[in-house]
Amino acid sequence: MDTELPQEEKIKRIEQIKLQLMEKHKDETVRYTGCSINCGGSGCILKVRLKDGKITAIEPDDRYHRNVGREDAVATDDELQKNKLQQRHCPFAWGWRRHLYSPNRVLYPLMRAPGSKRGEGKFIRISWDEALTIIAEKMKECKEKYGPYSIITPYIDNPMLDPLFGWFEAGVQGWGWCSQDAERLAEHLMTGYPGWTYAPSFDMADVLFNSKLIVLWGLDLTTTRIGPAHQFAWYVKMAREKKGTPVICIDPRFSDTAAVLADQWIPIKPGTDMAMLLAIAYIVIKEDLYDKEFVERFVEPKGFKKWADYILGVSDGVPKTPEWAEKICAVPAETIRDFTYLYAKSKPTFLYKNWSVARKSRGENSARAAAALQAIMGYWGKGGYSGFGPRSRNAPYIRPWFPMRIPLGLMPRKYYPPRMYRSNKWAQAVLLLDKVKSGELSTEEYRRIIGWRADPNLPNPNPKMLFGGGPQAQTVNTLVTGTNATLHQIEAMNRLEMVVWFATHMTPTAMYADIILPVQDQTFECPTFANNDYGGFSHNTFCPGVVKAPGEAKPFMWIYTKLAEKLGFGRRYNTYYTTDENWDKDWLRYLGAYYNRFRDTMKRWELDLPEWEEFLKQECPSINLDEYFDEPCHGYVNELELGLPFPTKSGKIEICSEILEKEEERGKLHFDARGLVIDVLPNDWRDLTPIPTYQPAVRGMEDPLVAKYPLMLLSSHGRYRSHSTGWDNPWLRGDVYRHALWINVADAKVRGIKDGDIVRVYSDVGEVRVPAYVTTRIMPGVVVLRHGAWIELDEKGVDHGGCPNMLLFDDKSPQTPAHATGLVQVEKVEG
Ligand SMILES: Nc1nc2c(c(=O)[nH]1)N[C@H]1C(S)=C(S)[C@@H](COP(=O)(O)OP(=O)(O)OC[C@H]3O[C@@H](n4cnc5c(=O)[nH]c(N)nc54)[C@H](O)[C@@H]3O)O[C@H]1N2
Ligand SMILES: Nc1nc2c(c(=O)[nH]1)N[C@H]1C(S)=C(S)[C@@H](COP(=O)(O)OP(=O)(O)OC[C@H]3O[C@@H](n4cnc5c(=O)[nH]c(N)nc54)[C@H](O)[C@@H]3O)O[C@H]1N2
Ligand SMILES: [Mo]
Repeated sequence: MDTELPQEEKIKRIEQIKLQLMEKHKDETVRYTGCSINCGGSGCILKVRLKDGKITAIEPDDRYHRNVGREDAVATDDELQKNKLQQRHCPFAWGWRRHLYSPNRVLYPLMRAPGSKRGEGKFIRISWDEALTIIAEKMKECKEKYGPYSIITPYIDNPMLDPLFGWFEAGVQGWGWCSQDAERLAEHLMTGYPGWTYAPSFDMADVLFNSKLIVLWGLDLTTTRIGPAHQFAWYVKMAREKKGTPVICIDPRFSDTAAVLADQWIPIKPGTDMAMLLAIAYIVIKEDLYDKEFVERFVEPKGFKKWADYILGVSDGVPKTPEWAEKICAVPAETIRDFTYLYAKSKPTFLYKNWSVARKSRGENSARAAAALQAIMGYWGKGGYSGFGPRSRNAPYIRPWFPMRIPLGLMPRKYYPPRMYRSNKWAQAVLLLDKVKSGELSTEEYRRIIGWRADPNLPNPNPKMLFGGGPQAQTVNTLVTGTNATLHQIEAMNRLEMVVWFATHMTPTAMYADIILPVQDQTFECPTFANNDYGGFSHNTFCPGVVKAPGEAKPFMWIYTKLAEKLGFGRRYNTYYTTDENWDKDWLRYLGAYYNRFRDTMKRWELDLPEWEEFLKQECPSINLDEYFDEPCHGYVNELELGLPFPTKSGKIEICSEILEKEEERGKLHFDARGLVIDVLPNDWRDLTPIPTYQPAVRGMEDPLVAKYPLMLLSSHGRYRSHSTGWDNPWLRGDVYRHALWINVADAKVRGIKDGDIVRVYSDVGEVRVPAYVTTRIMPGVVVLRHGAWIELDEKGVDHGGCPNMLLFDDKSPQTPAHATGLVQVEKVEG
């Protein structure tokens, strides 16, 4: 507004704007729903304004402190502890409307136009019956002609397909996500709890307020949400402001979090955090600063000794001193020392090493080491942080997209789809078969590269059909988000006879499909639950389906059920299904059963949740789990507080893995002490060491490949979207977000690159062209291209969208973490 205007004029203008807005929003109704997008922190409550069946606006949650501007000024300690706070959305939520009503929505079942090539984007509309018949017939043909291992899934494995393939008795899936598999492995090996269980759950508010030092290690909380509504970041801010807790950020980038939340920023070479972790452990062991009593009671002694011997240099002659670490990670020895003394005296320290640190070659080591370090300091449990999770509360989430958890379809026992490859290696599983057939590659090496995690006696797969549906009832966008060269994935698709994809929007991946099935949006169009898995602050929020879906888009579960019907086992697959006319009622009955199961669990703690029917009548049907408990929740209560053994072989925290120590275990499928399969450990763990050690990252800063590709590429998550979702929303681009390659001024200067210049970023598997963002906010030698940019390929296969996954490839590292980093070279594009 023009500041020169006289006061009365200004007031008049404001009145006018107010009236216009009131007119615009007249006669609207308000409904609440939960955001279902997978930002990990999903589940934020959205207040939705509706008029004539359309969404007119999305407003923030206002269940608590209505009309209060700054909640921290009024919230009581109890309210803070119980997270009775509004959930403030992210930019993606503000732009939701434009995403939902995007011209890019898929409205009808589509088939690739006869005579057109994959990826050309020429489709014809077909009916649902035709689409499902084509898919079912092809599945039957594949099974008959090529055997049960001929239908495969891309990145990521799909829980809806386990029972479907099960009843069909054919189909293969990959294993593993890309989020935090290294941490899931660490948790399973060290504690006996499969990653993604609730044992390490804790109350985020409680630990943040009671820790004496907060270390955000590879965590850009104000951008990359962990937990809903940036609440994690907000609590860090409050711990700092209200309790004076110091905050340290360890990140190769001067992130927004480092800028606004941290007292100290420690830049570190990516992929070398392990060296610093070991140097910290060296000081605390050497100088007796660790918690002997905790170690005595809870840590398996032989494993601890092996690790300590390695750290002190007893076993390999190399003490892991700060001076040793400095040469690797570029953090001055003096800084490591100062950090360690502060860390050791701040009891407990919340040292939160996030997943990006390990989402790279050899991430298994830093994931295990951070947890082991926190253990020997006695920082697990109350305050502090174990290094795993977190999820909040030992209560189940209401996850309607995991239908096998209750008998929506009773799980078939005869056939369970084997996990023959790590999910993001699906293209390698297809492409390398040629080399196996020609004898160039042994079956053992093939299985090592693709991360085989199945019965070793099974034959190799024989892939002919790719079924892309995705977990969480979301479709995945594998060409953009699968951490493996995009061009390899396209080549693999082209070897296959049929590619099927579920899609809400026409993503680059859907573009390569032969059949596309239009899916309803879960946040707004079909009843479901939204909740978050990452970062605590848990909610279970009912999404009632506030608007009608466009075109012929269907609920995801309807599609699987109807396909099962075509394959001859519809009602076995979905035991709630009666008739098409009753679909909505049956589905609600199922959601109700799910809710009741959750309610029963809560009853175990004598907590009385409303009945299903009552719950549905609420203005905003949502359960804030923290609100129901007076006592904060701490991790590993059974073991650390009640004295029960950890479910490991020794009953203690195991720093050394017995499986990884035994050569005879290599090549087998691995089980934990309770007989559960270790989900994220491939049969062959390659050269992963039994204790966490420093091993240079493949395609990291110490790889000889730096001679050719000298810059390490990171692909951090973006503020304005959730992965690739939202990329095509014009509200979230242009003026608000410039997709560009972060490059240090020194690296730019030697290449003659100025801010805004278009650069070629390339590796041996692909090339991307994007503008450069020349900045001192990134360390020299490191570049960042944020993940999720949609590919825009030219005729030479060069991407002009700026997708980092074009450049990623690793066939040498142990396979547990996704490899979301790599080495590249950057050049200015002339002219
Ligand atoms: N806005 C938004 N939020 C999201 C998501 C999203 O797409 N958008 N995705 C959600 C999901 S599913 C997940 S799994 C999480 C992922 O959460 P993270 O794994 O934390 O996400 P990143 O953005 O990859 O990385 C965070 C920070 O780690 C730094 N980093 C990268 N490599 C290293 C390293 O080797 N060492 C150190 N010390 N730091 C390093 C990066 O510079 C970055 O600042 O985020 C969730 N939240
Ligand atoms: N280079 C690099 N790659 C990465 C990462 C990285 O850090 N760097 N991070 C990895 C991580 S942690 C993750 S979790 C993955 C995420 O990978 P993806 O799961 O592939 O990512 P999204 O973009 O969230 O894709 C979800 C798809 O679901 C669709 N969708 C949205 N809403 C709905 C709905 O209501 N119903 C249905 N059926 N579909 C819907 C969207 O249009 C989108 O195509 O990416 C991984 N890939
Ligand atoms: Mo993730």
